[in-house]
Amino acid sequence: MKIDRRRLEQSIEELGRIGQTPRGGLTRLALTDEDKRGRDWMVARMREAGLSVTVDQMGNIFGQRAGEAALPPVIMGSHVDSVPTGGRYDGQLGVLCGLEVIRTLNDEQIRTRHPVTLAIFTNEEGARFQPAMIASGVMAGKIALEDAYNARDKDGIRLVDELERIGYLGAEPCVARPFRAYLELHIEQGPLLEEDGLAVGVVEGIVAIAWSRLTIHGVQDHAGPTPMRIRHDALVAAAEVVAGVRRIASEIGGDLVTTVGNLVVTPNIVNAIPGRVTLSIDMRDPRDATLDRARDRLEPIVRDACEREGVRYELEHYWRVPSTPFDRDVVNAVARAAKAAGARHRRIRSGAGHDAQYMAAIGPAGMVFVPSRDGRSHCEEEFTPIGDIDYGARTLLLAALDLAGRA
Ligand code: HGY
Ligand code: MN
Ligand code: MN
Repeated sequence: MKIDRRRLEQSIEELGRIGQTPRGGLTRLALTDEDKRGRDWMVARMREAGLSVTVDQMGNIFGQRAGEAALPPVIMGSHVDSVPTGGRYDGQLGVLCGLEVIRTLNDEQIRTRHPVTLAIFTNEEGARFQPAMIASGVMAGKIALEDAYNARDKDGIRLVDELERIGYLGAEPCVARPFRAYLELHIEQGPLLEEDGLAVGVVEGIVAIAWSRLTIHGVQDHAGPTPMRIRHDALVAAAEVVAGVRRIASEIGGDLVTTVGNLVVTPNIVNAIPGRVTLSIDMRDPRDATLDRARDRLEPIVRDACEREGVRYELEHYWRVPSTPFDRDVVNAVARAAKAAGARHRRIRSGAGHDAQYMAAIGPAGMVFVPSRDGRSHCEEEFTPIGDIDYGARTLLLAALDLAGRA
């Protein structure tokens, strides 16, 4: 069975134009006007495909294709929000290949036993509101709705007010409901599939992720008349912490990755000694125990750096998702589908978080990866060849059919 490659390519092109950057990337932050336009575009396509569309309290969008009503659905999902100057494939491919599966089932007039649902989750990236995957986290019961509603962006705007503003504050409770399986097609965002010349990754699970926030309070002062001997420079301490975070990864080694991605200096001008610095720390490892060890090394590094500079700090560990193995039956269904689609494939683990990570906490979940050119992602260079996307979409189609069953 084939998907309509031209139609899928067209949809990638059309959705990719909403929030497109001059260099052909994508900036579509959660709950912005661009996100609203992207959502509206998807809802229109869902309705054209005959899906019955509902929106829940977290703005998650669900389009259901009927099956034998009493059975729990097979859900295909992902996200349409992006990081700033990101790519047009992260998240987008999951919802567009899911849409193409629905369209193909319609073309072939296939009826399934289990209903098939297309899902779009709010704020997966955690780029505007934190943490990431906040809406699937609420659905999984891991994040309180009130906490999610009160999450604020860098301008102090609340998530719930933005949901209301763009018209996606739905009435449906954002709670766990039974599902036959959750399937998410996504770009690998790493180099492994491309290095091996493979078209599809059968994802066996996702690494553990920990996010921390550090605030360092120094003494803001004039860069000229203040002698070095009396300075308390928040940025000097922060610089030592940044180097220390990298050292944790090099000393522990293995698959541990550590990143300081966000750093804000106040007052951030040439001629003032920084009085305050906030920085983010992202740590990930396939094993929770290793991630715990890595995180335990952080506070001593921060304390030493701040003592040396005579500055104060607050260190907050505010988000943690455990290492998540996917459901064996779903993984095997994806592997069978990749084989039936004629896709060269391998089993693989995800170093990136996905809504599938929280969905796996409330039901059987699995993922289909397609390659990223040069392993690049969260950048405008993000790209996946349409030939690989075709293999991925057919794998998603056959896995969804396998799990939903034919009526
Ligand atoms: O952080 C992640 O891994 C994902 O891109 N939200
Ligand atoms: Mn993603
Ligand atoms: Mn992402």
